[in-house]
Amino acid sequence: MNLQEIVTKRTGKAISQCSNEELYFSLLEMTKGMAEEKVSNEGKRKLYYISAEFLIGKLLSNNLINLGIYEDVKKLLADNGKSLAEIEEVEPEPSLGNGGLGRLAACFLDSIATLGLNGDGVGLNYHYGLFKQVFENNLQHETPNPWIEKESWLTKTDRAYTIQFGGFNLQSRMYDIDVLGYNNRTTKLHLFDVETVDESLVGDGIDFDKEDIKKNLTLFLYPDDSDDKGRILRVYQQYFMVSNAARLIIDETLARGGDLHKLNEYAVVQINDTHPSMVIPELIRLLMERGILMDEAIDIVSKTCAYTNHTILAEALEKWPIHFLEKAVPQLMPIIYELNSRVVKKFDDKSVAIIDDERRVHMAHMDIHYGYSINGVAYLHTEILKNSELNNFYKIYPEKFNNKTNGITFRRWLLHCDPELTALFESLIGDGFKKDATELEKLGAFVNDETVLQKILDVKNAKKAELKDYLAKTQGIELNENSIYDIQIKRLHEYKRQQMNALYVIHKYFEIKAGKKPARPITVIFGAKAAPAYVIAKDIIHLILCLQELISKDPEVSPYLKVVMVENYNVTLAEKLIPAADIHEQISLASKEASGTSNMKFMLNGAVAIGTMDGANVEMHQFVGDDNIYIFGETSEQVIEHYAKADYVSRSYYDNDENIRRAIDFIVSDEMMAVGCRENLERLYNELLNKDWFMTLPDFEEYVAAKERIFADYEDRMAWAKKMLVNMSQAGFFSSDRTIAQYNEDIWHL
Ligand code: 4GP
Repeated sequence: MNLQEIVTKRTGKAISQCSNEELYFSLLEMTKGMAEEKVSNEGKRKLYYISAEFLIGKLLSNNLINLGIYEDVKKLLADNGKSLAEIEEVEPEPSLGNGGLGRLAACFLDSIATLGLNGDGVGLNYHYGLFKQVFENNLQHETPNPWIEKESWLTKTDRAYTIQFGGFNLQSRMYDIDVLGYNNRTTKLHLFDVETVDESLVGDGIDFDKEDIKKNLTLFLYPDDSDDKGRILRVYQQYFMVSNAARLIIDETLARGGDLHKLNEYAVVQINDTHPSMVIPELIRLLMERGILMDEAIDIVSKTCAYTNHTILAEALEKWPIHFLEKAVPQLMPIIYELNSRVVKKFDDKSVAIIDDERRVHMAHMDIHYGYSINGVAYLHTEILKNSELNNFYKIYPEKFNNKTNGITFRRWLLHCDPELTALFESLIGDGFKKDATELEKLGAFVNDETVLQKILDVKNAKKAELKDYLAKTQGIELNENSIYDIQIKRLHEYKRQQMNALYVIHKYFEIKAGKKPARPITVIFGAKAAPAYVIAKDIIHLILCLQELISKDPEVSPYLKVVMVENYNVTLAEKLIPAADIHEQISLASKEASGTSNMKFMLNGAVAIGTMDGANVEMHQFVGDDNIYIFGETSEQVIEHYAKADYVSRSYYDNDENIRRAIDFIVSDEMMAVGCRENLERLYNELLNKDWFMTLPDFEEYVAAKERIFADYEDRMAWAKKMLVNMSQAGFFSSDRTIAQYNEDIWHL
């Protein structure tokens, strides 16, 4: 049925008479129908990408783009006096992810479908997502983020399993979201849910009874793990995810006539970080239930599972106390003990054991011993895994380690979020880049063409004006579109060093007060959620919000400097912010950001980075060269050495550097206390002064200098446009189509 037919069936009205809401649901129905007609991918071997997060973003426009009907639909609506952009606003964004790892999984599904590979995603259907961020009194508060409406992209399937936990069973149900490839086939995102989940369990904010597993299991992604009840709930969630996945894998293999003794010829499991690691013992258990002996089951599963590491931060390398697992999933323990005892017998090295002396199970260690591939997500990250973080494992299994530098889907992060730039590219180099991103290199031919460079600047200005309108309308934020937009958007974490950016803002505030006015006003924009239990991260948000208020009320400074923290940063906001950015901040402490993916999105949209030699910045730097990226700060080797020697003392920087002292002292100044909370500001002040675990201060002066350089260079508009063009023309490597092709070539062999 075409759109008019669906609209008539649903409402009895003409398109021109419908509300945006009626049109949204009609488009949803039409698109879902078209997706179902598309052929799913087939092949003997099938990939199961298991992930706790799939940060998919809104789907309508992307689906229309990938179906190749976006322009037609837009025109049909416009002819009837309707705006597709306004209709898009009706769609709720599924909040099924936290950050990079989840967004990466979403980009990967898009590329898997586009490349026509046989693979699906498997995860959980969290009703309230991560959480919705609300600012009150310059503080972050968390509320539920409901996104599932009566009619949605989810399709209920017939697939249901009984999942066994210690002492009780839960009935699962699988829901599917079709993921459309660009002019190609579809892939499925399978989201498992519990039939008995009860949304009314959630009371104040995001509080709920953490022990009522039947009712709470799929309410939230990453429930608060500051106490044991929350931590064990995560174990229940993880097991529920992987037990469903394992059953699905076995059932689909058998349905295709496969032989479980050769499961690895029919299935490959990509374990996305350690959350799905229990799939290893669960698959072994299910194979044994079906009559396969343990030795063989272990062997089969070890040839089926591959693991991706996304971070070297210890907090993210999960270690579950045995008593949690004994309680939640006792059926797995005999297998985990066996897996551990084989390792202990073979290797005389406690550091590679699965179970440690404190009786905790190291999930990553299980993945490494019993998976056939371990990959990092950028060149530097993989080197650090091999040479330091996981060196003891690398020595045992050098052949298992490999790098897969992350990528992003250009459909969402160029075609959808910046159609004007896309059109400009098309007019210059044809539309080949839409299928083969490396064709963007052809833009290099225009690097000295002032007409083209001016057009690039014009598109950027238009996107900046659009962002201004959008934020005014949706968040009541006023931007000066003639200012420099300097943007940092990512999860809030000390290693990402939003606090360093905030200290720079304070520095600039003092400079302006002292009469050193910038050539052009600067707008520093932040977007970030802090994990509900991460106290210092929430204090950093508080600092930023206080600066926002204080500076906006200061008539001396506000004409030159503005701080903005957007509320509830999500994919939808990223799609508006990235095309509008002049400068993007990639300022993590070197060695700590595994890759970063916003860096790639900004680059593609013609923003210029200020950043450390960390994650994929290193590769970006290689592509664009010194002139087109602003690198500063200590190297990963230096940082790793500081940690090894434990020789970093933040107070000595405070004592010896006036600028640092002035900026840090300002956090607890009377001016700040007037707009903020003493407790939060003092805690953050003390943290920076006495601990500063992620070494903000050693890089500060170099950071300031790099910022001054970048702002000065911005004033030569043609030279700046050249930098933009070089960045865009070199972005092709960072397409997730390339990443996925490499996964397939080296790991999956689909
Ligand atoms: C993130 C990393 O922090 C980021 O550098 C990387 O680009 C992304 O994964 C995708 O690989 N990690 C997480 C996490 O999101 O939860 O560990």
